[in-house]
Amino acid sequence: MSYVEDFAPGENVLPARAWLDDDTERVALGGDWSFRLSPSVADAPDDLKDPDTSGWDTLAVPGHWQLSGYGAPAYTNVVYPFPLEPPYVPTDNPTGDYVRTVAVPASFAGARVVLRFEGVDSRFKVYVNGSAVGWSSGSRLPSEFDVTSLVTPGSEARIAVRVHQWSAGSYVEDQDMWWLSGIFREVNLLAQRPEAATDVFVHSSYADGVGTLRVDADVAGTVVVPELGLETPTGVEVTAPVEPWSAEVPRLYDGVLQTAGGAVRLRIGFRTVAIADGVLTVNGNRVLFNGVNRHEFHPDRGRALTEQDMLDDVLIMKRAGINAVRTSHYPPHPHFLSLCDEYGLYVVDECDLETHGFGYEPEPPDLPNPVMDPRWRDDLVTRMQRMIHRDKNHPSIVIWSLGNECGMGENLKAMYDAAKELDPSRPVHYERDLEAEFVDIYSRMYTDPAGCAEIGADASKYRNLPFILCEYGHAMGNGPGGLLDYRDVFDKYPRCQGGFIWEFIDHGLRTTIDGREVYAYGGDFGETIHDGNFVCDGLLFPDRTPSPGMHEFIKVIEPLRILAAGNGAISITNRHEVLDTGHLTFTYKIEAEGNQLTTGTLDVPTIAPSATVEVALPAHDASAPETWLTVTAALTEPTPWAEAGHRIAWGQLRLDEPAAAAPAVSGSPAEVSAGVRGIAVGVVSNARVEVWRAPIDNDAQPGVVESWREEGLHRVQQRVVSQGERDGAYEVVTRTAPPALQWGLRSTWRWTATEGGVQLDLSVVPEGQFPKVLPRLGITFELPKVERVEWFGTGPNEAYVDTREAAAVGKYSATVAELQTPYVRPQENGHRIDTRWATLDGLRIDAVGTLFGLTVRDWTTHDLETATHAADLKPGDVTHVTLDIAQTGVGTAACGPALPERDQLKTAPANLSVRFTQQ
Ligand code: IPT
Repeated sequence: MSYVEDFAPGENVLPARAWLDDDTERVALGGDWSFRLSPSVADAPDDLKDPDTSGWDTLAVPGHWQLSGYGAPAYTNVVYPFPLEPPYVPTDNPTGDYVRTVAVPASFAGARVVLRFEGVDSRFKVYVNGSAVGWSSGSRLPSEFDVTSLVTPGSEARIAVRVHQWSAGSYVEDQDMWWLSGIFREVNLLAQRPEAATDVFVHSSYADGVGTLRVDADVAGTVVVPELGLETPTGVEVTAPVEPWSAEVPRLYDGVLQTAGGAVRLRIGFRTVAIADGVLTVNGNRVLFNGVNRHEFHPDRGRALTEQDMLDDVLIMKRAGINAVRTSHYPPHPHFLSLCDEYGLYVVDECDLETHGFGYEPEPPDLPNPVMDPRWRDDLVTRMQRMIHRDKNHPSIVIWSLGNECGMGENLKAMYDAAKELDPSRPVHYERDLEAEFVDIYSRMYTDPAGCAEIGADASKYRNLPFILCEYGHAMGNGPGGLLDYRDVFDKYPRCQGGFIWEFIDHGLRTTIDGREVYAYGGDFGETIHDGNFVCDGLLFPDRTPSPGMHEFIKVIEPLRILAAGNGAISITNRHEVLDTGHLTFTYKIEAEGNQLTTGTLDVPTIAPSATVEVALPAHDASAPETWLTVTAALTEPTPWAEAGHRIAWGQLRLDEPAAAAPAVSGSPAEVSAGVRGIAVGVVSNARVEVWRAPIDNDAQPGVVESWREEGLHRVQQRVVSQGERDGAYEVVTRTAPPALQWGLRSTWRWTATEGGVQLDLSVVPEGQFPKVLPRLGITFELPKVERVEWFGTGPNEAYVDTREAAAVGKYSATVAELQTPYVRPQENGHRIDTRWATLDGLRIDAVGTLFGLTVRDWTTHDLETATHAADLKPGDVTHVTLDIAQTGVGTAACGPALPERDQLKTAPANLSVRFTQQ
């Protein structure tokens, strides 16, 4: 059998070892390599021992060949894009040959010369100077080959690497992401001196102010930590008073291991991960994981990230208050882990393993999931060992994870045992161990808040292990909604220790379709089998700008709770793990209808972690309507990840007593009909009752949109039943109903004159067998093209009934273009719930009594619904305004629990009163 379809992890690969920052002399092999892509293994000439590369192209390493014009990216989530008959892969197996020469320095003489690959997708074979060296797999794991006997220091060596898109390894790398191939991480040629350490394991724990350190190394030496005055031989345990490492205070001590062969630089973080009484602690403190699942992704580079990309991710996370990352679903580039050590993020380091497309049960008669099949055991166990060896020295890693979505099988238990043998200091996670047979942490994905609470409340379940949601809050498209419900559970049950949002970033690949730049998703590259835009489900858009879901998450997880105390005071709770509030400055502003009355600094005593203080309200005058106090806690000094003034938390309290709605001013009946009718028609043309929204991804499942369509909600028609002067108003009665069905909404639109305008009092009454839930209920109308919108209500970003935590009451201004959220696949967006008033260029709209949800766009709902990419949307000649009485929430049902009843808009009689004034 060819190595391409071999169950083994590789051949002639050196044992795994720690990733080290050391003095090893090296030649970096990045940059252009000669490159040739063959459509299949059989088509790839058997010439790599002595290739003539004169006719070849060049390709940059690191990179993916599909993103450089060879072949095309393909996206599948669960399913494999090839037939399931392991270990076989299609004969059409794109095979890329990379060739380059390297000048082996004369100084390499006497050293073991090692060729190291940090990541090659998916399987590769190496040739050096005409000899086959070996092969390896495990795309996101390093592989090293001893090439000493094949190279001559002081001369050039020729390296050829044959990389296969598909291999037996593809069966265990079925992660939900683009299939992208090639040498996508660095390659180095190393000179290892026999007297230099090549593998080092730093054991550094913390208890009660004391750090314990022991450094094991394959070559003995001396460990020096100058700041601690420590100097100790390898293998010997020493203690010293230290400050602990945590995500909040990532205290690192620089150390060095000195051997005869040179130095290994160590960044030592003292910290102890423990589990007691169902709670996971770091240095004795309960950890609440406010985490994200992070794939490595860049819209142009795929998984071949630059160090700047990695830093960008870490800074975005730190600024957001995110404190944890699950490296879904493979070990990230090692530099990312160094950044997590330095900036402070707890890491769940996950092995490069997923077999989702097998389903969870073996399919009879003979298709066992690889995790059940002994033929795969060596590969899977080796994957786990390779990850742990590479990453064991990162204090940021607090949990090892076996992989994702493989069902259950003995190989997983073998991986668990291997992990414990190598590193008993860290707990091991695996979500599909649903009965907690061997894992150290109980984990689920997408469980609803009630289900989490059940686990939290019952210590007899799952061996009373700490419980985390390794995935929740599916951030696809508009959403995630309902995050507050999870926070309540995490607050209430110590065992419920938070979770990881699925996921950090949309994997939209930047490309051009029909001359327009778009972010591509599944199907855009002509794949025959794909999962559409399921690959765009992040808190960040592909270009790393935050989506509204990110702002919402930031608010929900913020480390301080600033609330009304109920007795005329402000309550501030510090939810940090170890930080008090000494590093924060509290300021406030008081606004009436968005106009600033006062601002100042709020005198807040230093609040210890978990403590609450109450602070008196600053002196204020609350006589004006809509008087709001906003308190902000911001960094006093810059940190490595944010500037001074960076907002850490905020809260808003309403100071005035909300007044009853002022009655509408009516003119005399005689004046009404002529004047009002004219004004009404003049300002708002084509006014209709609106019940439809361009379905969001979360509407698509399970069956929600289908039932809405069956009810005809997407194609209602309007009939004017009657119109004329009545009881001092111009009254129009309409019936809004779908074709072919009998149910409808009977609406009475009463227009009365007001000073300088008209007031609309609308009442809507459902008739017949109407649908129980509506996407939205409101009115929509057209205006001559609007440029700018100013509004007093919630903002600055879109806010729905279940995504309004990040929205502050205030006065905002935006162009119509800025009001749109550019979801990669267009869908309902831009709603501002609880608007009090808005001006759309010269037209002012005031809520009378109940508030309305405001949406303003330059295209119709139909345009929004039929567009496949944001770039498809082109402004038309008029502006479309929707004033919602209410709208169904957004939830997370694309991959999560159904929208709670509470957030569904139940069909019932409803009213809307708004005043239109031309300014
Ligand atoms: C879950 C996967 O673990 C994750 O990789 C991703 O695919 C996510 O779904 C959907 O975006 S698995 C799902 C069956 C719950």
